[in-house]
Amino acid sequence: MTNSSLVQQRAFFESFGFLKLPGLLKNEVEGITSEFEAVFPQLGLKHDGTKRTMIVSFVDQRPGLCALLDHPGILESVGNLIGPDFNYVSSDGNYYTGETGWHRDSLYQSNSYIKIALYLDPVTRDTGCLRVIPGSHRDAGLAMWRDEDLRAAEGNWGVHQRDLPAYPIESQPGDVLLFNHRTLHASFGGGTRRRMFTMNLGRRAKTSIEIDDLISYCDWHMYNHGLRQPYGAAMLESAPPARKVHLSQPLEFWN
Ligand SMILES: O=C(O)CCC(=O)C(=O)O
Repeated sequence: MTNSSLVQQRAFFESFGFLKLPGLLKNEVEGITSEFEAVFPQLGLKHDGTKRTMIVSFVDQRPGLCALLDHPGILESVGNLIGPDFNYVSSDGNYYTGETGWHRDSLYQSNSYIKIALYLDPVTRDTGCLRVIPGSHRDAGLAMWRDEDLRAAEGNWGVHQRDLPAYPIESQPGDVLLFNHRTLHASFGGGTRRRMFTMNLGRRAKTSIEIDDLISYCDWHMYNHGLRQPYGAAMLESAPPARKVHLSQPLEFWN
């Protein structure tokens, strides 16, 4: 990608809090989908459609998914947004059933966390694509909208959450979506087998605020999901030296 396109992508992300990279993984998506499907039986889980089935430390379960951290297009895009030495901090894989109400993923003071989301089926506004409120990650957006007010849309404004003004990021398999953890997001109208997975990434912690945030992220993540190790065996065992750059700092701060 040319320098000026990268500058524009970063400016878009910083202005609106999200970015769609159409077809970035179109050549790989078939293999990625097979790997996605393989994780659930590998861990003895079967999605029955009645509620969300979620696996944390998801990409860590399969070398073929771990390799996303070595993909030149992913490295270029994420590196452009939060620096080439970014940290990989967690991932989840999901069969979703139903909708996801409006929320932010985190509000760390350093504002250094972002998420990659891959939807493995075509999704539109009314069939479960990710919706965002552009600009809601900015200080003015934080002051203007509280998650709980949006979730209480019917009481507050007499409209369902799905009818609040928002941007639907419709996507095809192979598209890559990125968003700031502070960006308000939701999804409506999906069926009972909506396949998607995410990876959480953060700027390499250099300032004391970034270091405190990384430690809190690791503590919260480990406690919340009952994890004993930051990364799965496949992630560490299959890691070429370049990938270790993205694992070393969380490994250092995890306790
Ligand atoms: O697709 C969805 O249901 C929403 C995804 C989401 O909220 C997330 O990954 O943080």
